[in-house]
Amino acid sequence: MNFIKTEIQGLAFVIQISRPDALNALNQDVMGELRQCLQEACQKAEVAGIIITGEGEKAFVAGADIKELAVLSGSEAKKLAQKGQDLFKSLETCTKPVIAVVNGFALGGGCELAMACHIRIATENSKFGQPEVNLGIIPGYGGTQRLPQLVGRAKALELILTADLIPASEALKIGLVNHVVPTKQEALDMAHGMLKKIASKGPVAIAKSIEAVNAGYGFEAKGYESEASNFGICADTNDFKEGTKAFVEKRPAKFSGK
Ligand code: CO8
Repeated sequence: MNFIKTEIQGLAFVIQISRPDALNALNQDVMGELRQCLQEACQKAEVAGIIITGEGEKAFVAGADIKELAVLSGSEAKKLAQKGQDLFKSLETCTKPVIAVVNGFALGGGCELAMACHIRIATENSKFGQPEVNLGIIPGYGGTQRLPQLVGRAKALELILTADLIPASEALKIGLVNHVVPTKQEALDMAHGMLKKIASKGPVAIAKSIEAVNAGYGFEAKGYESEASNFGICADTNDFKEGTKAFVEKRPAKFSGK
């Protein structure tokens, strides 16, 4: 693995996304490695749960890799969105608890990754947001579905349409995260403590609790399909080319609506 470090610590399988030069952005290699280590974690009998975090203090994950997205055609973008949705669905349906320890920026695909986990513990310096419209695209890894599930439709639309970033304190207030603690170490300690408590319960009851809660948010609904299709449509626009070019050139984008 080049971009992910894994370690079994006590009862937990800890996954650390390690691409600090790009603020742990999710390129296709990272997504592939994440898929591989999730399978490994789920199969290990001695593992009671999974903790996902990002390397360093600045970012959990600053989103999908914008430089990689910039060259995709609409149909390639749609396929990639579907592939990412499937990966995050496998996280959400994992029969062992998955806890995100969010340490810094959790933006775009990073916020979507955190939302696919069962529980989120954030450090005080964390910032959350779905800033895709700044690039001329929409969330593509399930954010249009999971954000309203967590914070309600109105707040989700406000966040998605304005691309505003919110601090951990606000994320806690609206229900986007479960807990906020001062440091990453404290967040990790809390995650390990929770997994220890969960591991003392009946494993079948834990797995079935996750399954029953998920059943109320059916994947059969058209939302995910619409998200991937509309992501593809946006990726075919000039606005997307301008949005990603502007990011690379570190300037605001000038959108034309085409
Ligand atoms: N992708 C690629 N590179 C990134 C990303 C990213 N998402 N975020 C940061 N980086 C890189 C920067 O380009 C920079 O690299 P370099 O040093 O080579 O210029 C390095 O990381 C450090 O970043 P900054 O210099 O920008 O650091 P700042 O502290 O000034 O700013 C921010 C931090 C505010 C987090 C800023 O980096 C930023 O705005 N990043 C982009 C956030 C964003 O827009 N995320 C959403 C991306 S789109 C997405 O996630 C879609 C998900 C669905 C995909 C569907 C499949 C196709």
